[in-house]
Amino acid sequence: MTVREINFDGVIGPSHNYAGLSIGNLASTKNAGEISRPRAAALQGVEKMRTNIRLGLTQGIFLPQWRPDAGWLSALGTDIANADPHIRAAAMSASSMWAANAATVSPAADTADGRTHLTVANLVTMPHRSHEWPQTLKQLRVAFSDQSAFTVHPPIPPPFGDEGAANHMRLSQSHDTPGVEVFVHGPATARFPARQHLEASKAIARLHRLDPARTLFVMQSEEAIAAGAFHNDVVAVANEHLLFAHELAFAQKDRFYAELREALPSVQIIEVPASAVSLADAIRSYVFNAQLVTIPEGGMALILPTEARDVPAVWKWLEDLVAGNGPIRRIIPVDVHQSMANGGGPACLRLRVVADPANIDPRFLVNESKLDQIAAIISEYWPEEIAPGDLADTRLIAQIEQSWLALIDHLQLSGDLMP
Ligand code: SUG
Repeated sequence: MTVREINFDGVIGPSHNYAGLSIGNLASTKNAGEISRPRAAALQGVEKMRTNIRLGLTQGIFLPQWRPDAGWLSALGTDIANADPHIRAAAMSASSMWAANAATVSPAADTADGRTHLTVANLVTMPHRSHEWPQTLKQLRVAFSDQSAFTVHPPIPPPFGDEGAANHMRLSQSHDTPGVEVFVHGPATARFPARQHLEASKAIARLHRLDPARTLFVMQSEEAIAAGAFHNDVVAVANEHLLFAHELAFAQKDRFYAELREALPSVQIIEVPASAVSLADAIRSYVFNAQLVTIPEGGMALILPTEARDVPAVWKWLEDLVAGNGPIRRIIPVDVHQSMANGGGPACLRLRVVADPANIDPRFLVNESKLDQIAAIISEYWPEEIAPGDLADTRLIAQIEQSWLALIDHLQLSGDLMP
């Protein structure tokens, strides 16, 4: 049995657009009304996956969702032609690309029954994300159908908001040994909503049968949320024994660090001081929304957005970090600009699952040649551009539906995923 970390990236869907739907997510608000480029977006996502594979990592995918979500519109008493523009945009959203919000995952080494547990995120806070979970759950139940290895849980009931792995970190000596699971929730601030509720996190810890002695609940700082850290993974990331975080990420940070050190004495904490990188620069550059991965050649790599190069304070800090002899040996910028313009960096685009790949449905695992085939379908079918005013256009909708069908069909998933 070879247990390892697998990154499942959300393939960026053909309806990717900039509708400004996520209050508290500064990039989404800033780019509202811009023209999106779904084809370029999806190809950027494929190239990011290729980078992972070339580093020697195991790579998986989640498929885009069927859009527009006619069932959701119908439950609201409308349809795509007649819906109000913000409801139409919500029904068309490609937001399931941000797979870090698909589910919370507790690897088998942490759970009382020795199974890997996944709870699909309810995403109730944002209307456009609140209808993702049924299709996500369907995929999770196909990909992780081996019930001797996995338990897939339905969503936590509302009103307890749960946004999945974006607010969850796991620290351990190595991926396959028991870890400490850290659940981060948000305080509601005067300006922005808290998207992760403590009650949801506590419920997941119970459902996943985690050891209370190795489970921590931590609150995000108000400053972080107010500065635009709508998910904790915008200001902190962990991998194995390393926590890489901004100084202002957490409320009651000293207590958190002390509890973490007690639960995992080998933990190493790299904290970026606000005097070196302001919260605003951290969020502008998305330096923490990086894939922090253990690489086969030894040490760790930080796969971050190219935007991190454009903020001098951030880049200088990173160069000094790599020059010192710490655990992070390589900094690898990737271009995911189309997703970034909606507030989704490299870490948002992936869900980490520590498991034996042999137990996973192979249709959800990719190598370079499969990525070539996926890229060919994207290049043939995905719309080149979408302006928000196009979302009711029947020809565009037909193209989006055909794009989805072409991909699902190619991957032989139509029998499982047809709406
Ligand atoms: O939920 N953006 C997403 C970005 C999610 C990022 N994920 C993590 N940090 N893990 C969100 O705010 C914008 C869609 C729009 O405005 O059209 C959006 O949903």
